[in-house]
Amino acid sequence: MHNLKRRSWAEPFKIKMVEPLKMTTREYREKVLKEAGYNTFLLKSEDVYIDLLTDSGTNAMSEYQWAGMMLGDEAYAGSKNFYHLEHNVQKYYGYKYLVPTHQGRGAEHLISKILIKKGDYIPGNMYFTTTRLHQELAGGTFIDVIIDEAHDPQNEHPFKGNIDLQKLEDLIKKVGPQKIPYVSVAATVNMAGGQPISMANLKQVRELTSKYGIKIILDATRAIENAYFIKIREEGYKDKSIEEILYEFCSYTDGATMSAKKDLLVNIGGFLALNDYDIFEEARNLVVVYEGLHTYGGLAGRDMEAMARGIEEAINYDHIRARIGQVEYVGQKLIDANIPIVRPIGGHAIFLDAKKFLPHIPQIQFPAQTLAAEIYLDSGVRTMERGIVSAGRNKETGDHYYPKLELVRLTFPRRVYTQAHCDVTIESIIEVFENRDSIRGLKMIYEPKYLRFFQARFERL
Ligand code: PLI
Repeated sequence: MHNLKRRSWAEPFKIKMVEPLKMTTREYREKVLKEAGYNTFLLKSEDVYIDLLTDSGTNAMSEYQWAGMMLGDEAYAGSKNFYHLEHNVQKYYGYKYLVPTHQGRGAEHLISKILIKKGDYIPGNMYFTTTRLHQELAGGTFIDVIIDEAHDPQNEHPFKGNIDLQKLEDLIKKVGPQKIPYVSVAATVNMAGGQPISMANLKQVRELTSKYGIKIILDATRAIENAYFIKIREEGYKDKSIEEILYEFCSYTDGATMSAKKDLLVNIGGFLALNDYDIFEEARNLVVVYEGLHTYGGLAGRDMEAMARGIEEAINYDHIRARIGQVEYVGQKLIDANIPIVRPIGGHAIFLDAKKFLPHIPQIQFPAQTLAAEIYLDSGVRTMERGIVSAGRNKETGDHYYPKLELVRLTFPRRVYTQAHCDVTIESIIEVFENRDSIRGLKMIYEPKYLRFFQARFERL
């Protein structure tokens, strides 16, 4: 963990352009929240003061990236920006082949379609919404093989993203290796609270899967943040650069899906990266059907340039330390105020433990959804539910999944908000916590079929 008794330090950038924010009253927020069906995804962004909904595509780009946007080569085929991106993915992530996609789920779609057959099982270190859905749509079943500690918000394990090797091997023995096309490894693990996986654990997963001829596909969306945690928490990596750690980490995997909208400091973009030529060949074929030609994958040339440059900035130690340092600042202040949050503090977000925050609201009355609504009402800060609504329903039984973790995520866009924004957020959460006994739960009145958390509507009980 960071030593918090240190000299103050500030962001390694200054602000060149500002985006004004609208201030609203509680009365106004009451009205628009009701109109949005108590779902923070359905609020208009201009009604939000501090937007901690997600760190996805909400980052501030640098002058270097914006300058690159002006160098967009908007040719239909063979854009020079594609080659810059390909070069940087090879150099920093180490994969041989690159297929750009419009964002992360585009890559998830392709790899699921290529590798998964009906009846297959895909073990992974906790589900992610879009990742699991694409695995299911391809005919597979996701199996959670993360260590038990990850499901306990108070457990201080430094690498709660680790895979339980026993659970993984038990599954392989039970269903047979031919039914497991790959292990889906996320770094960091979003739904567990932005928790990292250790290098040692990934290495062991590699050894085990090699024995059975099973591939590993990395979700590299926040792998640079994961590399930072390895550097500060794992024995033997203190003196290694983020660049070296990331490269070694990826070397234990066979390919990666990427939502560049997170680590890579852009507003749109993603890719599928692979080492196996035959799989690449198939992905290059399919991308043309679903995304666009294999040298743009649904992106403009300028977007690929911003991504290529984003990699160079994201890998910088001062950047990543400040990025995670901001999240730690908020998390530590909330811990000091006895607010129940997921421990240890994760990479991209603080996760409030809604079961502990609102113990009088049963899970079926959506405590995390309720809490996100209350925080918006209090201060105009927008957060996101990561609990029973996000977990969705079991595709066989049709029942809700009842996840152990019922969380509200305060997600920090990179390079966007100041420490004063953080303080306003902290004060609002403390205020809501002090008034928690009077908060009532919600009832779902509209439920979409897929990824329901995005568009579901609720009413106050
Ligand atoms: O939103 P996409 O399609 O670019 O990426 C999907 C995706 C894949 N993996 C992980 C770990 C994610 O976090 C992720 C998207 N996350 C969102 C949108 C988020 O708010 O966390």
